[in-house]
Amino acid sequence: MQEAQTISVQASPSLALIKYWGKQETTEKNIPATTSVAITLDTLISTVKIVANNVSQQHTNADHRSITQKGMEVGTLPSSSFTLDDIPHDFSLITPIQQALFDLCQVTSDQQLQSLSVCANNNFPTASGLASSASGYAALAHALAQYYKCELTLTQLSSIARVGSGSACRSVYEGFTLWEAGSPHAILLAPQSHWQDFRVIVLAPSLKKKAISSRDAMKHTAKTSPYYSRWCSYNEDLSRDAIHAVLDKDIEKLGTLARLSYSAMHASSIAANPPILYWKSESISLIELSGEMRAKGIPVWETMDAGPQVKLITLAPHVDFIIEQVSQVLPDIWFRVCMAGQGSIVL
Ligand code: 2P0
Repeated sequence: MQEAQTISVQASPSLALIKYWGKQETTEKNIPATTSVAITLDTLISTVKIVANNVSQQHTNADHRSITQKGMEVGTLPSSSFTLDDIPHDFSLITPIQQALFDLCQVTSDQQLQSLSVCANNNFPTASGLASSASGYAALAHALAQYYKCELTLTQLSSIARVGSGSACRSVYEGFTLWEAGSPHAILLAPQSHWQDFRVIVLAPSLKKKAISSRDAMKHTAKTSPYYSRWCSYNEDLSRDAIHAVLDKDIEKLGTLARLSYSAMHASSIAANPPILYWKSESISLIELSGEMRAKGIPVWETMDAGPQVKLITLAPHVDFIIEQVSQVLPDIWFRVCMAGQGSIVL
């Protein structure tokens, strides 16, 4: 009997310094209304393993997933399994990526019909505001492309990953990335080696799953916040300056822009009706601590995403002092120190 084919890919979260928060209204999935500038982190890792079972499974009507080519139904995908951190999930989370690959490259019908087992695992808390969807979908898109033998450029891979989750289009790249408003893919802004002493301290006061997903929250903000359109135009201005700050390795400028971007993003969500507030009391303590350290001359700026977690941006020589200060306020907090990491890679 032929051995089952196995493919494993890893990817890391993309932390936005300038945020993606809102989508353009188009028929394509996850086209951003705002430009984001981000860093792909090291240390935090999602791994996706695909096992092709070498059997073409019969499908029932209940698990029927049609495949289209040029808008015409040409077949159906067989039933497959998907686990995330060992918990079974609906395979329909995967099929849009498969379909996007079938749209782009020739995949044999034998491969299309094969039943897959997809296992995704994170070495950090899932769905708690640490960008596990970015790393997870980047790894998944890359693993499926590898399995279907689609030879993609990084730009094409970025575009495929974006179908699963917007921010995943940045996670396929190493180092610093740029994803322009309206673009179907991100681009590399600067490689991992560009800024060797840049550090991000990820602090997680709560490891619980967030109550409202980023996807729902940004949609709700766009629909009901009076500040949404201003947020979009303001963030564009920040992103233009942030590109130069990354290229010039100007921590003062980049830290300031990152702080302005996250606070405006959260302000637009807090003004939605009903409001969306991801912050916990510990988040506010960390924001205050960050400001106090800055007032003492330490180059540190905080940023936050769709969750209570706070990420501190700084330079390597200041990491120990900052962690010492944080531990005095929140002694038991979960934290990781990260620098610029690799893009998605086949293991
Ligand atoms: C970002 N976030 O730029 C922003 C900042 C959260 C706050 O991208 O709907 O999971 O899958 O495109 O990518 C999180 O949103 O949303 C996110 P979808 P995604 O990192």
